[in-house]
Amino acid sequence: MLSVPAQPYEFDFDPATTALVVIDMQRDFLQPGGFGELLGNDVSLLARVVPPLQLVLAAARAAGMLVVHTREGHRPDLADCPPAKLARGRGAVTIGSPGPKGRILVRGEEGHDIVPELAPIAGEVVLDKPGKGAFYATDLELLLRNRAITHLIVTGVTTEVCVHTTVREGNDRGFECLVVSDCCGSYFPEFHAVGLQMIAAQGGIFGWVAPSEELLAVLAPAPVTADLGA
Ligand code: C5J
Repeated sequence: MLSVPAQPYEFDFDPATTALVVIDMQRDFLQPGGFGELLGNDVSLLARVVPPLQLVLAAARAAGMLVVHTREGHRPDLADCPPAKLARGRGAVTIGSPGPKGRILVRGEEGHDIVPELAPIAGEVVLDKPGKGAFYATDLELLLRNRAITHLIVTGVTTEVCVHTTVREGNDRGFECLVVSDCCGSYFPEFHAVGLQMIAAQGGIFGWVAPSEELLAVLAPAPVTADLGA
């Protein structure tokens, strides 16, 4: 059992029964020319999540943890996109519209895929989800129960939308959720800060929050090197 200093108190977990969940680290949200930027957002606010998340991903892989990557998006015919979601924002650019990275949030398009720096490797779960939460209309809960997973370490974007929704869904299903603060990001820094506070408030009403530094210190402690002398 490992123990991470966290808010509101330490998060105890066994890597064998814990999954790292990486939410929607897709080109459409992170890269210039993607959906996020076409909506007028500063995508550099999300790009800063990549370096610490690469370290956490590497540590989770080294610890043999289950890794789940999610992607928000829809079938090419948009049959799984609720009309209300499609119409939201009343913008000229919406889900399914053509853009510099292909059709926005459509499976199989360049923008829908995960950024190369965090590309899934063989054996990892890639979960396509039509909603904000990773449990809604997916087989995520079945996959986790089949692996006897009880704890989730949650990362990705955006903090107050898909990360929050997934943590709330997971918490209601009885999963213990740790959110890694610098491995999540938002186009709105104030939403990111308050979103994290909301998770850990009231004794951890939805879960725990800790920075990657604290997680890595227990998951991938620096190897002990012996000085054997001359
Ligand atoms: C949004 C997400 N913000 N992944 N998606 O629409 O948070």
